[in-house]
Amino acid sequence: MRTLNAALPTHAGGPVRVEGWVHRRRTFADRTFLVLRDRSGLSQTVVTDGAARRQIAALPEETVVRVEGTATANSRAPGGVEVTAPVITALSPPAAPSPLELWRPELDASLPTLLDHGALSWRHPAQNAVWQVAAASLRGFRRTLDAAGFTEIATPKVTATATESGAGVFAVDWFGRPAFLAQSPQFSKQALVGVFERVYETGPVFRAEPHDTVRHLAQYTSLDVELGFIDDHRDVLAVLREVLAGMVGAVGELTGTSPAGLDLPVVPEEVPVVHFSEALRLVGASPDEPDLAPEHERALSRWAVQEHGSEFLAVEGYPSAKRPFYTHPQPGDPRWTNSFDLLFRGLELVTGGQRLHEHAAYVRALTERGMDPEDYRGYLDTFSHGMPPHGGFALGLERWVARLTGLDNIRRSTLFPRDLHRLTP
Ligand code: AMO
Repeated sequence: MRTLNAALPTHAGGPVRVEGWVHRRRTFADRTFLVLRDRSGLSQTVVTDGAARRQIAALPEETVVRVEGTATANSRAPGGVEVTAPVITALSPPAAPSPLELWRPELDASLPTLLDHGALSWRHPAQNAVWQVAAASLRGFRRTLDAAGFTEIATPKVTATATESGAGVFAVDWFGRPAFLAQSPQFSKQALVGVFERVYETGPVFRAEPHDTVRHLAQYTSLDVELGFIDDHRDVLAVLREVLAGMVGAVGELTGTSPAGLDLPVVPEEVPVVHFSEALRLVGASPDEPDLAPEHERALSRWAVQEHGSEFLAVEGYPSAKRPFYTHPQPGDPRWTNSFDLLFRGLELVTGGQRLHEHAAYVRALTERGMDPEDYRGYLDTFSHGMPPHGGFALGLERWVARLTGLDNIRRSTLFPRDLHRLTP
């Protein structure tokens, strides 16, 4: 039976079989060390037999091997145990030498090289650790929401209409009919509030935005939440706070290699909130500015740390003109909305808010924007049959992981990024 590298100490003194990739070979006058990598980490096999040493010399890095030997205590070996007296079997020799030196503690390659060899670069322990942060975040997201009475949903990724805005949408041919790759599960998650009251989904969404920036992808992973029976967007924000705490908690539970830059934030009991109009004033922008620029977001994050000791800041009340038609206006002043963005370490991480919930309000909102309610018949049907006041949010997974691990480009927190230029690997 196979023993994982991390479990070798529990087998000290006995026979073991480890399997994995040749991570590194180190040759000395009288011995060769074979460092083997598996999903649990690294192990060391020490080879002194001449024939076995010649065999290893012919097995380049990334060869998949089986090593059968004895687990022997050695305080200088990783984990205090190494494999001795090995019989080595090559299970899958590589057809080409590795273009990346995965054995180096840090991957020393340009971003395009890393992305071109994505399938290989994620094998590097430091890269692998970045994705473990993403996986743990997903775990924390689900765990928090499962415990709070939410139902996980799975919604279509091809839609008949754009959900967020008409631009930024990929058109596809759907059996001869025009269709779009889903920009978000927005319409479906709202409809399913009418069924389950509280729902969440994690999945890919697609944006044909021609933004060649360090924070935009053409496909990203959206962590979506929607819930009914709210008073307003502040109730949504309270759920978001719990979700963030759950995600940070789950990342904190990770054992094994941590990404070098991992820096877990403290999630405050209450996330500080400023109104959009106040946010503009704080950053010295014109009161007519319709949106926050990236430098405004960075300045506001700095302000939140100074003023509130919080790395999270919610900006509420975004102008109606900048929010999608489904957004609930701010009661008493429809210039503004009951919506928010959550900024984290200088970046917009989450968008959320309260939605319209009455059919007539949707027809009015669409008509006012010059959109034809008839085009949204399938969506609007939901609101003809009793929908509670509701709202929700979406968090971009890749942005979250990049911010947690100090990566400057979200392509580095994405397994196989899709952007303006990249469709492979
Ligand atoms: P929005 O369009 O603001 O809102 O997206 C929500 C969050 O998704 C992330 N994000 C992106 N990440 C990588 N590349 C992109 N091109 C990209 N675009 C957005 C950001 C952003 O905050 N339906 C609403 C959410 C809601 O109200 O429930 C929506 O999709 O982190």
